Amino acid sequence: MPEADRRQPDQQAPSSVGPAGRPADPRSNYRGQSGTFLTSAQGTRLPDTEHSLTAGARGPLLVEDFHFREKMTHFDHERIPERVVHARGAAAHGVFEAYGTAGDVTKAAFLAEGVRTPVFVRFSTVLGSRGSADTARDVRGFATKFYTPEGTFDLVGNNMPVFFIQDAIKFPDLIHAGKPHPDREIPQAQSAHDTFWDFVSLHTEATHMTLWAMSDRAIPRSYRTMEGFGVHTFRLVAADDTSSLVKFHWKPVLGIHSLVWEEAQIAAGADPDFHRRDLADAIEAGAFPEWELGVQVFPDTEDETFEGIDLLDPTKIVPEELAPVQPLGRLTLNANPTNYFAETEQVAFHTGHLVPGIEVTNDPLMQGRMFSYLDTQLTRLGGPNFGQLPINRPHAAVNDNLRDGMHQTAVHEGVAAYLPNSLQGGEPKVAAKNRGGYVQLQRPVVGEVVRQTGVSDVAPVSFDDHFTQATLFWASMTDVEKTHIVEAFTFELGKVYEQSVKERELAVLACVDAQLCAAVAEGLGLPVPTAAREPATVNPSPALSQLVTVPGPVDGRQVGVIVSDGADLAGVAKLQAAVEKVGATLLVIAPHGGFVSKGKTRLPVDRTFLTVRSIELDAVVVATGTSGADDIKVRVLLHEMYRHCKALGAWGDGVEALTAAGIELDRAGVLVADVATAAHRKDLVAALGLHRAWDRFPEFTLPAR
Ligand code: HDD
Repeated sequence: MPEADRRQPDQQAPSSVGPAGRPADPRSNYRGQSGTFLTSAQGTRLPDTEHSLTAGARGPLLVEDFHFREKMTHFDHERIPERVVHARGAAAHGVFEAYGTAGDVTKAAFLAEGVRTPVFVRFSTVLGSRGSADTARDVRGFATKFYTPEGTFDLVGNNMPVFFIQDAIKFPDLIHAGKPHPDREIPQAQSAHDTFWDFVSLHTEATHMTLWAMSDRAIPRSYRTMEGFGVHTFRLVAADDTSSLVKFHWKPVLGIHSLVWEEAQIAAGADPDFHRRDLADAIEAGAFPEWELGVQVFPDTEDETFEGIDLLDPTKIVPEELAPVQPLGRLTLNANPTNYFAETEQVAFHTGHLVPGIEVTNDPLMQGRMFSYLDTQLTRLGGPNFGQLPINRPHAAVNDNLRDGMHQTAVHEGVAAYLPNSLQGGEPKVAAKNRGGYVQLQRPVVGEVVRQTGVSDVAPVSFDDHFTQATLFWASMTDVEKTHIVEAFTFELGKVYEQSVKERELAVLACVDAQLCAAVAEGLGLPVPTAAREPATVNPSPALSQLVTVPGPVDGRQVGVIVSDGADLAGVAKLQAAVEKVGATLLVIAPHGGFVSKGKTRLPVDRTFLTVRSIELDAVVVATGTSGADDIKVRVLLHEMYRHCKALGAWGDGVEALTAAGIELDRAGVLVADVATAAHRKDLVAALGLHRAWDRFPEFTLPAR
């Protein structure tokens, strides 16, 4: 039998999925619907879906109303369990194009030069429920599904390069501590509560990650401006069977940028969908988010360390100054999902979805994940056939001998779903390595049966060292970033009720850095503890800081212009052209909806003083001739932008609105001009590219050591 005939239609990548993973043909089965009439699930056309079948116009419902019962029963079962972690997320389709630079380290076909692989990427928060706010202080998931011709590869990473724990057996404990308290189920989507701080202060291996979680990394400006990390060390295997240890990095082309904490809090109420909206809007506007995938490469030595750093310990990084990230290819997200549930909700990632040339290591956290991801889908997606859902279908040929089970959609032919068999010609055949079979690199495994995760006698920065890299992270931050970290610790511990928990965490911070500990203790009004261990002396890693000093790209950023009828709309049009030229968007903000006009010029209004919030703007400008700009809502907007260190501008008498809002005109990032000029617009765009005017940041309050 020809091979193509043997494969079942359901087992192949649906032909309706286009290069970006989207349905190419809108009439295809991917939509799950066809025809123009409303029908029952069995295809019977229906005359009415707004009135139940009743005994008389005012009588009770009839059980024979099969349409009512089918509609209601289906509705009653529409929800599936949300993910036990990472429940809140947003996703997009895209393509990954390889540079061909990985040939020396891996044989993975999708990393060969010029190969374009469809991908689906889901970003998420960790702790919150499915309906929680996007901007909670939290780690962000960054999970990528590569639909390669050799099978699907999932890189299930986060936006931080380390993790809270070293052994997966503690994961349920960590999550129980981080999730809302089980009695009142509060607080939602937050780590600012007793159980979380109780856990991390008792598990000091979490200290490095806790520093990351209290840093600006935990409140990204956008999914588009986050780094991503595979976290664990992976083993790559080349065609000649040589192996390397690597850490995966995603570098955002737009740079790494964050919100400030007050913005994150405002957004949680004013626009809980802040990141989801930003991702979808940017893609719809053609500002396709891009990342470069890279690897840090280390020799695959017996002790699995690099420069004394244990590569199997997921609470450790290798500073980029010691091992630069080598680019492998570029990811572009170019299409929004068609249906949230079918794609974003049902996509199932698994660290065990691997392709030849990419292998796992003995990192004990990674080893545990190899079990958990498959297991969780059985509950979440209702059985073992979740791989047949359109978003999870491999784009490689599948002939798996897996049969039956809940939600089986395939009609498998043949009688011999086992191997070896003689009734089906011994097929499907197993594939040796030279036929693309996934054959693990042979590696020796020896040892006693113990419960002693990660103990190593060769690695000084080992599983037992819980503080050196936390100190490294702190020492690598700029003053602005350090102040944010102090404020975050002080805020979160300030929400803790148990004094003993706060004191224990201060004792942890004392081992990281005296200045950090003293500043947080001061904020909490508690004494500074004596350090049980002198903080380490470290060489800072500048690559860990995300502050920029030269303007970067601004694609998809939003600039607001405050106008009214009679304002300088010609100047606004020029500003719009300048902003759009660099890939950003101009939002016209006016006292009323509809249009603003001056003479014959009319401009559509995007936001009113009532509907706009500062958090959605990266910069704001007041046009000359605007009346009503001293409105309290405008003043609040301008002042928020001012204290969040965003660029502000005005020309002509628009400047009065800035002063009415208490803005000092001579401060960094405040750009005023007498008339609308090209130079003024250029300065505004440059200020936008700097992300923030940090020089305006309130005076630093860090006490001296
Ligand atoms: Fe996990 C989901 C990332 C440790 C168990 N994890 C999940 C998602 C991401 C990560 C991005 C969401 C995937 C999606 O969008 O559907 N997880 C990580 C990273 C970790 C990590 C980077 C540490 C380096 N995870 C981890 C451990 C375990 C799990 C140690 C358990 C042993 N993770 C899960 C899970 C989830 C999950 C319970 C929930 C939903 C799902 O898998 O599909 O299996």
